[in-house]
Amino acid sequence: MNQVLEEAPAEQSLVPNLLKGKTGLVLGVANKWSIAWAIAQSLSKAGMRLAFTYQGERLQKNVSSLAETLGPDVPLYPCDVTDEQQIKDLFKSVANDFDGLDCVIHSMAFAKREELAGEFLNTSKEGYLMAQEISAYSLTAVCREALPLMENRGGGSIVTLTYYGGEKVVPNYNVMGVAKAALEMSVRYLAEDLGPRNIRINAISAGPIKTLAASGVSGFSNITEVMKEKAPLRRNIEAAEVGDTALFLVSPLSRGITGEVLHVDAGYHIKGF
Ligand code: 1JT
Repeated sequence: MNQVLEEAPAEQSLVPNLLKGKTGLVLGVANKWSIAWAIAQSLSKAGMRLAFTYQGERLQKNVSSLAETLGPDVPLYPCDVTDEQQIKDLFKSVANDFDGLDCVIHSMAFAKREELAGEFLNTSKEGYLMAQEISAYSLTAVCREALPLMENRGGGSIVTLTYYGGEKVVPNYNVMGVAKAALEMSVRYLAEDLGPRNIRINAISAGPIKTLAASGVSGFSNITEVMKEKAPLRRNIEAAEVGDTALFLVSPLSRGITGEVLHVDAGYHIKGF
């Protein structure tokens, strides 16, 4: 018996060719638990060619060993989104490696740990501005630079990540909630500007997922317990479910959808009790 036939079949996508010939750039992979990485896997399985950014030398190794698992020629670029020049240089490099870009995944946020506990009232100006800069403004800056590459392809799709704490008060989410509110409204204004160029932009509002960023947050486990009790599906969500929703949003299956915030939260946000 052929050895190969006895091996477990490689994990198959339900839609192996949906994104064949398409290209995408993923910002926000830090490690294998990152939501951005789950999205990358869904897109890659559907046939998309991907490139990644990494934030700082510390993460280069991490991101490169993950990217390697997708194939031999996966470009990696450094990008600190607080530096406009780095964003410009990023898209110059992408233009060199890919002829045009069909999709950008923006899966980045930052707040100081001390701002994600206690009262929002105590938010520092510096912490507030830093959360806004990295978690909200960066989306607009990235869209502006991605624009020519997407116009090259006659259109595109951009997806960003948000959380319920940007629409309702969730204890401890604090300054990130305010940044996510700005991010969600940015999606709507950007959708209006990008629509005539056939570029769509949407946000996924993901239920709480135990990423490394989330693991150190005080009261995070409590939030996931509440999800199990209250969400209509009576469970938490998995990163792969966010990945497959991003796949839908960058594919032509969602061609009529832009400016939307799509909840992947086991239904939690519909509850009023
Ligand atoms: C950041 C962190 C952005 C954690 C995040 C986030 N968006 C969602 N989460 C998970 C989370 C965090 C809190 C929470 C509920 C969910 C950490 C690093 C910075 C960016 O509070 C109820 C605080």
